[in-house]
Amino acid sequence: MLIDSSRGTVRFKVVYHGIAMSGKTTNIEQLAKQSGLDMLSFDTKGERTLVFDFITKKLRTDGFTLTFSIYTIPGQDIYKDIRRMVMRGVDAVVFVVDSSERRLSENREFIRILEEDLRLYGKDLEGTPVVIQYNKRDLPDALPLEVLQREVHIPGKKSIEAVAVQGKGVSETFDLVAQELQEKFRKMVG
Ligand SMILES: Nc1nc2c(ncn2[C@@H]2O[C@H](COP(=O)(O)OP(=O)(O)OP(=O)(O)O)[C@@H](O)[C@H]2O)c(=O)[nH]1
Ligand SMILES: [Mg+2]
Repeated sequence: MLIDSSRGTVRFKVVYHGIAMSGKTTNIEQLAKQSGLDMLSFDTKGERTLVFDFITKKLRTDGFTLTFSIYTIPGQDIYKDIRRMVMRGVDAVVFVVDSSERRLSENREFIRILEEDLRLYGKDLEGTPVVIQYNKRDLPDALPLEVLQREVHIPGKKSIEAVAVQGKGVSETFDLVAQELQEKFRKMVG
């Protein structure tokens, strides 16, 4: 979080994390489309993110201009160095879960990876705003919501459903994480 009180600006970094092909890039593509923003994608191969995707979104409140820099990590393990680089300076995370039954154990293991990535920068899950997005609710083998809420769960964190490819739940997810960051910011400035 970069606060410049003289200019009245705050910059937050939001990272979309989660297993490969869970829909992180799709989320920010849809967010960009819905808000009329341009997305920058650095080095993609087919649809797989090799480096990262990036957009910025601005909001004005309480006399402050809030800028959200929004990134996605590459979910594939071979790009873990890049993933860690993208996590530098993260203020909040959207953890994108693939609802498919086949990917349950990967989703669960990735919570540990998220924890490790935060720990690299002296952070932890408890102190970081995280929203869990159960994506791909349209899949025929999507697990029931109650099962996911129990099995892919981070204590104290909000969760929300989405069908990112149809744009459903995308802005709602971002709004939740933006709200949490604003609350954190208000507490900091008193
Ligand atoms: N059925 C379905 N497919 C989806 C949904 N969201 C994304 N997809 C598809 O899942 C595939 C992977 O989506 P991406 O957004 O590229 O996934 P990613 O998480 O960025 O993947 P990496 O960059 O490899 O980590 C694409 O074919 C998307 O169209 C969804 O809600 N439902
Ligand atoms: Mg991607």
